[in-house]
Amino acid sequence: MTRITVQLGDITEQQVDAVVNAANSTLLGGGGVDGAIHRCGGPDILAACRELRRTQFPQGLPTGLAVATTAGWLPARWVIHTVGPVWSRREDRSHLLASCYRESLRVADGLGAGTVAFPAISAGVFAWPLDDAARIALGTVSNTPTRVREVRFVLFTPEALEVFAEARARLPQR
Ligand code: AR6
Repeated sequence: MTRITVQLGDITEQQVDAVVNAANSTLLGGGGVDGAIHRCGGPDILAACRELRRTQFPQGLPTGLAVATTAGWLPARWVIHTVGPVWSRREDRSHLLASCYRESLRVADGLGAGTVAFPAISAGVFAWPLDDAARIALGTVSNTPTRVREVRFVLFTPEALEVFAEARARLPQR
């Protein structure tokens, strides 16, 4: 049974096997979590991302998929990069956001990661409403079979923490 926790913090400081990056399809960096991970993790992460672009993903990493690299100088062993959907008022892209969590856990299982930290994917630059982002995040992780022992949601603001803690509390008793 996977333990699911929520806490306030900076994902770059987490002592876990893998941290998940809310990347974009270029895999070449950006703002938010992505910027922080590349800044704190150093150039090896970007070098690994460039190599992935050259080999596996010349067109970029599609939305909803995930791929792992070294975590460079971070305390974690791996960064799992996933690309969340941009929020749309006209189109329901929830399945793509759910896919980010499922695919990241699948990659974590492939690595043998026992502990994984997630940010609130798509809830920043990509503008997904926080309560819906939390509902999808918690709902998907709790319904995905995985060998990961602990999934830790690391929220950057007290507001995000509160919303994720409420969504966590709404999960069936586990
Ligand atoms: N630790 C944990 N959470 C953080 C941190 C941090 N260090 N920094 C920000 N957050 P975002 P997205 C929160 O924008 O919406 C980038 O440019 C933030 O408060 O990082 O998926 C990429 O390159 C928010 O709640 O990711 C893409 O182009 C959450 O992390 C695009 O942004 C996600 O915000 C991806 O946008």
